[in-house]
Amino acid sequence: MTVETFSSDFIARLRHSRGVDLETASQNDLYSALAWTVRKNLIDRWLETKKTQAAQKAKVVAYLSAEYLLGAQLNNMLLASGLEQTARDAMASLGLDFDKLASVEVEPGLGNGGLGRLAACFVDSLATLDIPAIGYGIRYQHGIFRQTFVDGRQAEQPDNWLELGSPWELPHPEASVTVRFGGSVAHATSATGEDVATWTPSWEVEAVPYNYLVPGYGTANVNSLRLWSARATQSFDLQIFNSGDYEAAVRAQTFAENISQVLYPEDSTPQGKELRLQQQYFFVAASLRDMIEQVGTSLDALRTLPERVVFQLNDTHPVIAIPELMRLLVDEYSVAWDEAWDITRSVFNYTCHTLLPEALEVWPVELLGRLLPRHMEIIFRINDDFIAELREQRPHDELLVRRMSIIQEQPLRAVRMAHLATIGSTKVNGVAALHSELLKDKVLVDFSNLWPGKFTNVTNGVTPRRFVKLANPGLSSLIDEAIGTGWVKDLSELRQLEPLAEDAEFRARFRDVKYANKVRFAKVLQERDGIEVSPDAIFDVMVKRLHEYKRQMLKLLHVVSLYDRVLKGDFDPTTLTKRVVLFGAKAAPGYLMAKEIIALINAVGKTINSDPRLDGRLRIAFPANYNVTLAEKLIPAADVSEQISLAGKEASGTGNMKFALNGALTIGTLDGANVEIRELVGEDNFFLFGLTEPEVEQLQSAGYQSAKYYESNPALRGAIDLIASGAFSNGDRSAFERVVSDLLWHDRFLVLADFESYIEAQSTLESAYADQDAWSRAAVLNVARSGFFSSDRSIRDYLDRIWHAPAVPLR
Ligand code: TH1
Repeated sequence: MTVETFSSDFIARLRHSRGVDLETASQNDLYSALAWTVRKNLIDRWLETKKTQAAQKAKVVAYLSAEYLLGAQLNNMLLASGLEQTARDAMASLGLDFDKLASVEVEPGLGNGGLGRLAACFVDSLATLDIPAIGYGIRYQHGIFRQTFVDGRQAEQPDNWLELGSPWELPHPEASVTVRFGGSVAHATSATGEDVATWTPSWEVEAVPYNYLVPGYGTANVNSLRLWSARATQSFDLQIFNSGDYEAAVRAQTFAENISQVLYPEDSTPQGKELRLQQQYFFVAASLRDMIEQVGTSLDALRTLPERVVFQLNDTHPVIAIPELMRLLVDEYSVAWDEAWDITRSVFNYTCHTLLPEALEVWPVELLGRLLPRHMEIIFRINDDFIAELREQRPHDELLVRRMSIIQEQPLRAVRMAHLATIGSTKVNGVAALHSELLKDKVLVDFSNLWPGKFTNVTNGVTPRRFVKLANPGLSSLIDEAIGTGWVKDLSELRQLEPLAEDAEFRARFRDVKYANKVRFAKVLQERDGIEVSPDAIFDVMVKRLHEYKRQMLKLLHVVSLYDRVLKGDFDPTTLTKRVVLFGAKAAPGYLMAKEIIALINAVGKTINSDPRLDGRLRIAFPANYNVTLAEKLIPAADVSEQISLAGKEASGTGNMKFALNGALTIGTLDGANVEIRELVGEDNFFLFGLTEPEVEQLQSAGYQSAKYYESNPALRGAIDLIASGAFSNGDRSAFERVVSDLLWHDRFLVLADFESYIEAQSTLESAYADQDAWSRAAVLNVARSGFFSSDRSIRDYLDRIWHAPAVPLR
C-alpha cells in the first residue's frame, strides 16, 4: 500500500463512515478513520485464516479467560500490517500529527494485572505461531478503574473505554447466544434406565459476540478474540411487557446488561460476589456453545471433540465450563454420562496462577445451586464418582477424602473450583518452575500423589513484539543492526548479543539507548503527571498491583531508612547516588491495607521530594493510573527492576521478564520466575536477597516475631519510628498506625525479616552502578540471555506438553 492509497482510503473512511471531512473532523473522527484504514488491511488475511482453518478441520486452542489486558491496539496492528511508516507518512501528507492521533486511543483495560496481560501475550503468540486459536472472554463495558490520588489517597473513577466507540471491534448481534440461569431441575428415567434431567431456568440473557483481530507478526495468520457482551433477550422482555409492567421490563434489561458491565478489580484475591459467578458462567456458556457448534452437534461430531478443540482454563475463573460441557453433552445431546465425562476430561486443561489461599475460588453451594441448579447436581455427581474411585484406590483414608473432595464442608459448604478443575482436566500447570513445584508439593499435593503425570510446568512469557519491538525502538534498532531482525519471531536469537557485552563500543551505544529512553520517559511523566525526574538518576522501578505479598513496603522502608539516616546526620546525602524510586500500583478498592500503603508512599514522597537536605538526590515518583500504555514507556527506561515479593508467594511475575528484556537489572528474591531469570542471566548480573521459600516456611512454623527484627536493627527501627513519629503526616502519629502496627505485630509477608538482606543488596547495587561500563555489560547480558521469556516459547511449551495442536500456516 502506498502513502497515496492510504491517504485516500483514510479520507474516504472519514467521509463515508464518519460523515465528516478533514476540515470538520474531530480528533476522534480522525483516530477512528486511521484505525479503520489500518484494520482494513488485516481483514482479508483474517477471513482467509478462518477459511483455511475451517477447511482443514484443524484442532483449535480455545483460551478461556475472564481477563484480557490488551493495551493500545493501533501500534500493534500497524506493526502486524507492516504499515507503520506508510501510516505516518500519510498522516503527515495530510498535515496531521500521527502521534497525537494515536494518543486518542483509550486502551482496553479488560484485566487487572499479570493474569490478564498474560492472556493478551498468549493470543499474540498463538497468532504469530500460526496456531488455530481463539480467545474467549468478556467485553466489559468498564475495564479496570482509573486511579487518581486525592490528598495522596487512591480514588477510583470508572473506566469508560467505550465512550467514543472502539474501531477495533466487529459486533455480531445476529450470532448471539442465549445463556440461562436459575430455576429448577426435574428428573425422569428413560426407557434405557438413564436419568434424564430437565432444567427449567427462570431467567436468561443474550451473549452478543464482538470479534477482535489478533494478527500474527511476520505471518499472514490473523486469529480472533471473541468477547461477549450481555443484552436482554427479546422473550425475557416480552413476558414482562405483556404483563403490562413497562418499568419492570426496562429494569429487567438493565439487570441483564449488568452482567458485562464491570471488571471486578480484585487481583489475586477475588471476592465471592454473585455477579462474578454470573459473569463466569455467562462467557463460558456462550463460548462452549460457539465452539461446539463449529464442530457439530451430532453424536459422531461430539465424539471428535478431543481432536478438534482443547480448552485452556485461565485460572479457576472459567472452571464452570466443566459442568457446563457435561450438561450440554448429557442433557442436550444425550451422550451417556461416562462417555461425556471421558470427552470432558480430555478437552480441558487448567492453569493455576497462584498459591495464595485467599485467591483460590470457592463458591457457596447455596449460591451456585440457586444460580445454576443443574450444574450443582452435576458437580455433586462428579464428586461422588471421584470419591468412590478415591476410596477404592486409597481405602480407609477418610481424612484424604475430606481434603480432596470438591465440596468443602467448613466453614461453609462450598465448591472448591481448583479441585473441580484438577479433577476435570487432562493437565494442570503452574506458571513458573518454582510455582509448579509448590503447586505439586503443597497446594494440590494429594492430587499430584494420585495423578503424578497430570502436573506440569509452563513458565510464563511476554510478547517481544509489544514489549521490545514497539516499546523500545532504540534498543530494537541496535539489536537489528547487531544480529539482524529474526529475534522478533525467535527471541532465543538474542543470545548472539552475548559477545557484544565485551565490546566497549556496543556497550556505549546500549547506554545511549537507555539514556534516550530515560529522557523520553521523563518527558512523558512531565506531560502526563506533571512529575519531574532527572534522567541522570538511577531509575529504580517497582510497578505491579499493590499487594502486601509483593512488598511495596519493603521498597518504601529502604527509602525511609536512607532519609532517616540523612536526618540523623548519619551520612552525607551528597554521597548518595542520585536515585528516583518509581512506583506504579493500583489497589483493589476494598483492600484497605493496600490503600493505606499507597497513601504512605505518597506521603513519604511529598516530604522527601521537597526536603532541600536531600538536594534532589532521592526522590519518589508515583504516577497515578499505571497501565499498559505507561508501562510501554517506563520499562525501557528502567535501570533497576524491583521483584521483591516474599519467596513462595508470587507465582511467576511477568513484569520481571519485561524489565530484564529491556536491559534493567533485577533486585529480587528467589520467587516465581525470578529464579529462572537469575539462572539464565547469571548470578553476577542479578542482585539477590532474602529468605528462600523453605526458610520462610521454617521461620513461620517456628513462630515468626517481626518485632524482634525491629528491636535488633537500628536502621529498620529508625525507619519505622520515623513513620510512626508523624514525620510524613504533619506530626499526626496516628495517620499510619495501621501500617506500622501491622508490620510490628503481624507482618504476614516477612518484610522486617528480609529488610537487612535487602538493604545490603541495595548497597551492592549502588556500588555496581558506580561502574557504568560494568553495569552496561551486565545489562547487555540480561537482554542477551532473556530470550527464553518470550511468550512464543511459553506457547510452544503448551503445545508440546498440553495442547498438541499443529500449526496451520496460510498458503
Ligand atoms: C497472577 C500472579 O499473581 C502472577 O504471579 C502471575 O505472573 C500472573 O498471574 C500470570 O500467571 C495472578 N493474577 C490473578 C488474578 C486473579 C486471581 C488469581 C490471580 S494469580 C483475579
